[in-house]
Amino acid sequence: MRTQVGIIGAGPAGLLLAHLLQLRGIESVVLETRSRQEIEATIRAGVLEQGTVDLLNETGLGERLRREGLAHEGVILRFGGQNHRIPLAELTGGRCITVYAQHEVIRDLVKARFDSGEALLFGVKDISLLDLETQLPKLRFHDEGGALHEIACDYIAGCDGFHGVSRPSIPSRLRKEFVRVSPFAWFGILVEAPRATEELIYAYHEQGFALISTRSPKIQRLYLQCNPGDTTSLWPDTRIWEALHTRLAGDDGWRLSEGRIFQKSVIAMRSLVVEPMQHGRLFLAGDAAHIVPPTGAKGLNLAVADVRVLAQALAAFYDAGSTDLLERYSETALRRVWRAEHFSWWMTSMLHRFHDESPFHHRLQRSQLEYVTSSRAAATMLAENYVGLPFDKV
Ligand code: RFL
Ligand code: PHB
Repeated sequence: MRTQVGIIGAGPAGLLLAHLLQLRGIESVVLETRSRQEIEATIRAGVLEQGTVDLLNETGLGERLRREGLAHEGVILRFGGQNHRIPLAELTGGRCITVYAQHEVIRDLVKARFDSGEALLFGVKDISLLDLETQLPKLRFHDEGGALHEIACDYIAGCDGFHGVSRPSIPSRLRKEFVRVSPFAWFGILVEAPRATEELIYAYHEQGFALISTRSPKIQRLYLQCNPGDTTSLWPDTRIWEALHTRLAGDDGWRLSEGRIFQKSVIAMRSLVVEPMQHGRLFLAGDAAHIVPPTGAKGLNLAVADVRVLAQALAAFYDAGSTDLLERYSETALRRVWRAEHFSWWMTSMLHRFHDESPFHHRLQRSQLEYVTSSRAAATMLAENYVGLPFDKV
């Protein structure tokens, strides 16, 4: 078998890359270990940056997003028992965030792929990457039925997430990994309840962080800071509601309404960047190359930004034979990656309680929260990072 670009992984990075290439007349094959049902049902991100929404709209993927996505013009930081609103749109010239679940983006992308008639293989096993330093790298794998295949490619895109095989395929002596593991995790729940707030609430409290997000008028997405070793059995519903009410308590009369919890999970909080994001003819994109803690809502958006750059670079190669953009891919993508790493780390540090810190540190956090919600300059810094810097800025 032969293709132009072999893509490993059908997450947002792999599927969107395939779509952007197809629009430019570049052929690709997407290989995914899981089933279509699994990838379309996995609950993950919810917040899309303005640039992500624009790109999905411009490339014909925005029909359901425009109908079902919820545009938010502000975000709330809650501390000291009160809400403090950051007017995102007002501070950024009209840019906002849109709440639209990652698995809905995946459903739209899978549909577009099947409509295009191009290859997307589910249930593949034992993928290995071969001859990456040659002009004709290869992907070897077993298909769903167990038959062995080999695809020769011009280029390979490693879009297989944090646990994939692409990143470790770069020899360890040629890759540098920057890692930071947080001493806490998030406990995430999905709840059947009416929306508790018009805009997302990020809450700082001495017992830990809490976040109120949404999925639809009837389904809400809530998170609370927990210990990294916690399991769902340690968090019966009563404990969850008690913790949320405590962390969100205030003197403004607002109270979170409860509902039926139908999904619980523990989410690790870590940061990772691999440099470079390229080796020979292998290019990494999305979580395969970098992880951010979810506090800044950046992971999916970074995956989108990476493949936008990669698709442009591949188009320059196929249109004009130029490898300039491909050679600069890692450097270009890493500028935005490190901006998002910093923002995610900064939001995480400002909003969570660390076990080993002193009252001095807590006063610093409060001071930072007060500054960011009272100074237009500081609020603008948060706002422009949160809605996402324009692609041509970083
Ligand atoms: P994905 O989504 O992990 O997709 C990788 C795909 O590759 C497959 N795969 C393989 N396929 C073939 N061969 C192999 N050897 C393979 N190994 C793995 C996997 O099955 C999978 O289908 O990576 P991608 O495409 O880079 O996308 C990244 C995003 O999924 C991720 O960054 C976000 O979900 C992060 N994230 C958020 N990002 C945002 O931008 N906004 C948010 O609001 C947001 N909230 C979140 C989040 C992540 C969370 N969790 C669960 C980590 C909230 C949470 C709770
Ligand atoms: C979500 O809705 O899942 C969500 C929202 C904001 C975040 C992270 C996750 O920072």
